[in-house]
Amino acid sequence: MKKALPILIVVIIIAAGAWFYFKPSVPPSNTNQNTTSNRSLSLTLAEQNQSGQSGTANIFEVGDKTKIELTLRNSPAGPQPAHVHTGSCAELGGVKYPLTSPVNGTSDTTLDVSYDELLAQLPLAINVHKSVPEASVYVACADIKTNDGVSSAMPVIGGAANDMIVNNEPPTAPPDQASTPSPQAKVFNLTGKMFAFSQTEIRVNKGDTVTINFSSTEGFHDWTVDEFNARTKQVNTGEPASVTFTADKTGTFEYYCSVGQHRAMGMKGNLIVK
Ligand SMILES: [Cu+2]
Repeated sequence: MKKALPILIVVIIIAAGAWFYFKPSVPPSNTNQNTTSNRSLSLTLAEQNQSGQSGTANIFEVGDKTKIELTLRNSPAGPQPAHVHTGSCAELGGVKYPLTSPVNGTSDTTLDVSYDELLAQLPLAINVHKSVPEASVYVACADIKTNDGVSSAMPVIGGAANDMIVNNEPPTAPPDQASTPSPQAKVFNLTGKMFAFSQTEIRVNKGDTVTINFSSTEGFHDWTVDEFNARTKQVNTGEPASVTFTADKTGTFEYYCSVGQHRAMGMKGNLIVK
């Protein structure tokens, strides 16, 4: 026993020394992990064309790839085609990256592109289509924005949007609760065929800036509303056209196709401004 005690003390001293020696290395390794931790963005998928569908698009850096998770409320079983497009929700360009089609409102896609490479291509937007047979009808869209102010422009449609954008913009005032909503930019994506528009009613508020993205799925058409002196050019099947105007008066105004007798044959709808 006389020898055991000093040995025990030496063991304790060595153990304590070892603990102090290694302890300082722990915090720096944590710091390193933080500085290299994966980045992410959370975007609001704003409802389009009165679809009732809105939700979030989360973008994650995963090594040298990028993962995009879509979550939509009020979704059909699907599948609903979804893509990353060039441009913004207000002015969509072509498909840049196809995404996994949401089923029951959710989908995960891992893109073979790095987070930095993706963001270097802004402006980009994520959009979701109604269904495979009705892919021309858009139900939700999000502009991809980063927190350093790079954005694909145009305000997000829908009042609650700002609350859901994480880490993107300086805090903004809560949505206006007054009965008169402040003017917004509203975007509607319509198609035309023989002899109907994909949507027969468009509702906006007075003062809104309204953009109609129109394309023909069959035949030669345009989208016209006389009272706002707004009309797209006349386009053939597959061709897009767009018009933006300010809805500066209230009422119900008929929009129609000005080609031939299309209006008389039922190619019309109502623009309701409240
Ligand atoms: Cu027409």
